Formats: sequence, structure tokens, C-alpha cells
Amino acid sequence: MKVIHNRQNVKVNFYRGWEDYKKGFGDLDGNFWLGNEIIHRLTGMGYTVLRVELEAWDGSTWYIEYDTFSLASEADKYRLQATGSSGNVYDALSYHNGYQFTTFDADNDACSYCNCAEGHHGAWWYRACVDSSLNGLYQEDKGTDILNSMLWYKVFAGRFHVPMKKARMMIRKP
Ligand SMILES: [Ca+2]
Repeated sequence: MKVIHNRQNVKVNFYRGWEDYKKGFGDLDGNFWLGNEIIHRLTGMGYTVLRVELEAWDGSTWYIEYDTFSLASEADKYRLQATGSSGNVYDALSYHNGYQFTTFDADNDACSYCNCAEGHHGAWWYRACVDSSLNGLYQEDKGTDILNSMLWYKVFAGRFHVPMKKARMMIRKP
């Protein structure tokens, strides 16, 4: 099992550009993105099961696993494959399945009039734009300006975009 993403507090800035997301950044003992290039290579080496763990600000926790996870090469802008989900939370990656990675300085999303990384203050396989955005702004679940948060869709009934307190993404071989 290799952790590719972890967030637990506000200490590391995740609003970064293409090269940082390519190479990875942060603190391996705390908040980090391992790096799109190494994630791409690991999926090519057979680490094709993704597990996402989430914790909301009220302490609720969830998980979801994908049994066919991969990232394409940089030439294909680290396009996401994530299918075959099972878990106890809404599948908020399915909307992003098949889309390329977008950062504020590399707009590969499906929004013709915007860059979703700017609008959601993150970097993700944005479409137009989100069901999930785990590299968004780290902030508490209060107020109305939460669309730019580290969020996951529909974790609570009747709510769409919900800021997370903690999130972790891990990959392993089947
Ligand atoms: Ca765009």
C-alpha cells in the first residue's frame, strides 16, 4: 500500500501548478501529493487499486475503493481511470473518470469558459467542474464560500459539496 495523497491540516499549500503536481510536494509525514509522474509509473507497475478515505468536520468517516485505477502519461495529461467502485460513500470520482489533470497553469478541463482549478482553488481531473476536489482549499465546513474547499460530493443527504477535515488516497496491487 502506498499513500499518494494525504491531508490533515492547513500546513501545506495545495494551490500549485503543473510542475509541482507532476513532481509531488509537501511533507510525507503530513500533508502531501506524491506526484503525478510517480503515480502514473506505479499504476503501470500494477498498483491499480485506489482507496480513498474521508473524514468530515463532524467526525463522520467514509471510504471508497476503485479496482481499476490508473493515470495516463504526461503526454495524455495524466488522464484518470477510476472505475469499479465499492464503499460506503457516493462515487464522486466517476464524474471525473476519463478526464485529464488540470492546474491553474494547465487548463485541460471540459469547461470552455473557465479554468476549474482557479474556480475551485485546487488541482484535479476537473470536468466542468466537480463532484470531488481533494486538493482544494483546506477550510472548515461553515459559511457559504465552500465551493473552493477540499470537497466530496453528497457525503450527507441533502448536501452537495461538503468540505472535508481529512482525506487520504492510497494505492495497492490487486
Ligand atoms: Ca477550461
